[in-house]
Amino acid sequence: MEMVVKNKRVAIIGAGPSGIAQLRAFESAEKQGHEIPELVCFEKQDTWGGQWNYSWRTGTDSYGEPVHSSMYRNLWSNGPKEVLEFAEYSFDEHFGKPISSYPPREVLWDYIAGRAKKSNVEKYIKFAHVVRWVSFDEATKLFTVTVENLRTGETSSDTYDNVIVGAGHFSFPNVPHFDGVETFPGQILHAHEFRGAEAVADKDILLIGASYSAEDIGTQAYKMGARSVTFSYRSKPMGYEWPEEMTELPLVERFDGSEVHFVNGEKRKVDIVVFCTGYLHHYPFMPSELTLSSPNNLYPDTLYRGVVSEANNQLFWLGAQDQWLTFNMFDAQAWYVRDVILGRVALPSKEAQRNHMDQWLSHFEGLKSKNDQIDFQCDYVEDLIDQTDYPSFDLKEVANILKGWVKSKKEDILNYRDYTYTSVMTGTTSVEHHTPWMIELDDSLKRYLSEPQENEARQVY
Ligand code: FAD
Ligand code: NA7
Repeated sequence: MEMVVKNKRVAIIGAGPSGIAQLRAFESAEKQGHEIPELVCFEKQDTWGGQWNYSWRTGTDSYGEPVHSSMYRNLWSNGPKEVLEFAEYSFDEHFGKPISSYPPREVLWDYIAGRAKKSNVEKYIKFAHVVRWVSFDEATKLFTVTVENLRTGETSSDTYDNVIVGAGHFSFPNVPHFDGVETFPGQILHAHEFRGAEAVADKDILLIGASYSAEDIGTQAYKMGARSVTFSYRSKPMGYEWPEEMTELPLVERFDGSEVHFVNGEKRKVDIVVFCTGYLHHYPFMPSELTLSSPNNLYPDTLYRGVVSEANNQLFWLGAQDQWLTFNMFDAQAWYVRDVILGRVALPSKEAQRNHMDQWLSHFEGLKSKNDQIDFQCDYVEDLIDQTDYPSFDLKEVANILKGWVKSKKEDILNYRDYTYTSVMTGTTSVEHHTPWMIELDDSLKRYLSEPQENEARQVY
């Protein structure tokens, strides 16, 4: 039995892929004739797209707010687009022709925006509105959300039955300290502030970290002509077959001016250091009793089914997991959250929620390989989709594509983006991009969708 929801009010924080998924989920129910609550989505940036909304700025934005996006020029998808495709809005529908499996950032931003424009969700979004604080009143069972309109400086507060956090968790850098780092005379930055590798040409660069950011920024640096790329790992090396200019060393022990000492006794002089040491789950608008506190992993504790806050079942998180899957996982989560709010899905007792989380956590803790992690996240998404009317799709095949991606990086870390995959949504096989990724220096949508004359790409570059 559905609840009476028309007098309910729901606040959504962020209009990135997660926030848009939530708006789209409600809109889809409305189109089927269901009553939906009043929705307001607060987005602190001037437009939607979250991380995919590139900013040349670093530090603070034009409003004095922390810059959200950590993306850089020349960023191309680091996984095949076939694993993130929306089940209800395909790449074929958006682009009208097959494209390659690893599009650049602007192309994926365009795809996200295309789905948002096709629906009618923009009317719910208040751009340039930053959420400053959320509190909950036990007596009224309502949240108060305090928001600042960044264009006018005006602050206002309103009450809501539900709050859905889609604020992302790759914006607040984790920056460890190393002895002597303050004596380093060159540039030191975190991956969050990295905007492009052109300046690294003919320089020696050190990347601390051994995950996606280190791998991709290191590869960008090589592509743009860095003299050498050194990676420093804490737990284990990435282990790819790097060209001779690229080396993996264990953890930095200390800095001595521009000389970096590693724990195995090696030392190297470098010009630039990029901390690729990950991000913090940091929600400055949340009081401690409501916030989410977790390392970046596949099953953050205290979220029932990965979305419902254990602390308060009227509060939800989207996209809080580390991500093998992205856009379609956020959709699956948003459809589930919608159905909880609409009363179409009943939440079990707190105790049953805890038991359910403990089962998933123990499964998660037993994962041994990347392939295990892939299966875990695909199972998680399948489980969510089974409970809503989000169009189901072949998640076993998506898992196979992801495993193929992992394998392709082992085979050829510098050129894996030239591989192609087949969509489980449409059956369309991607085309090879007109220019191999390693020599394509123009990441614009225009260039990407153009059809250069034969050999043009190689003549240009
Ligand atoms: P976000 O995209 O982070 O969006 C959150 C939104 O919330 C932002 O618009 C932000 O402005 C807003 N917001 C935050 N705080 C507030 C506040 N207080 N008030 C109002 N608004 C607020 N995924 C892939 O699938 N493929 C890739 O190749 C890929 N590459 C990536 C590369 C980098 C460098 C990073 C950092 C991430 C990458 N990702 C990639 C993962 C990416 O995070 C997801 O694709 C996706 O953007 C997450 O969507 P989201 O809506 O959950 O969060
Ligand atoms: P990740 O995937 O969270 O990885 C963080 C990396 O930083 C990981 O290799 C960590 O090592 C390393 N790390 C963390 N703390 C330290 C310290 N103190 N010293 C050395 N190394 C450390 O973040 P990414 O930025 O790579 O990726 C995040 C998202 O951005 C991702 O979704 C991409 O698509 C883009 P560990 O292996 O834990 O020892």
